[in-house]
Amino acid sequence: MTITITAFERSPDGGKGLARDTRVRWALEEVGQPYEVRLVSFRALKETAHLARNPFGKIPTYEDGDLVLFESGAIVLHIAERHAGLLPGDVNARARALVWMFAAVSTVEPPILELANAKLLEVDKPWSTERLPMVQDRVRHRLKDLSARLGSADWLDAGFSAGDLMMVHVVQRLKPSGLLDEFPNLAACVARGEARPAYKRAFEAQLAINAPRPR
Ligand code: GTB
Repeated sequence: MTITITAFERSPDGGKGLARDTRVRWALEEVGQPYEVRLVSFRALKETAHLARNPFGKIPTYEDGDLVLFESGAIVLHIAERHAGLLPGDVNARARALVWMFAAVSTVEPPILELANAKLLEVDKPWSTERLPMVQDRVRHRLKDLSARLGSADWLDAGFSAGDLMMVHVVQRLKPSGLLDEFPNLAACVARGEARPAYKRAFEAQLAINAPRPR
């Protein structure tokens, strides 16, 4: 059975790989699983066929036979559980990798999304310039703790795992903000993730769809 994921027909990031299908593509590339992509327009996201895949009308989704999944973290976890390469065999090391997956989506990603929203959706509000530094500081605070834990290690817990994959993709979104550069060890960790052949294949695959085309 062929795995099918969904992705934006045209990502608003113009091919920077920041939409969440990239983390799923990356996981599939890491474990060597071929996949197909169903491209979805913003309008189609809210139509019945897609809502059956994801009740919140978002990408990415994952289909394999009868199994239909949404939530990028759950999808990456499923891939990591089904195929070798993204979770350690040792039970405790595996549990720690899951900790980092959850930390990525539930502790580190929320303030980063808040910052993205502040910059995209709130710039025209009269309170925007006053609020933005507070939102930036909340992100900085998370990065400071993450940076302290990473220290001089290459990855968050021993070898590269699904936890690193999720964290790198979450934190990567900060690159244009300059905040990541305040934490050189985190920036280096993101660069290590981006240097992985599996990431490069995933990135190129989404770029092939999303790169700006001449009109
Ligand atoms: N918690 C869910 C998950 O992890 O799967 C969140 C899924 C989600 O927010 N998906 C977004 C979506 O489908 C795309 S990734 N949005 C359409 C909608 O809500 O109508 C978020 C995203 C979008 C754009 C950029 N960008 O342009 O840089 C980056 C990330």
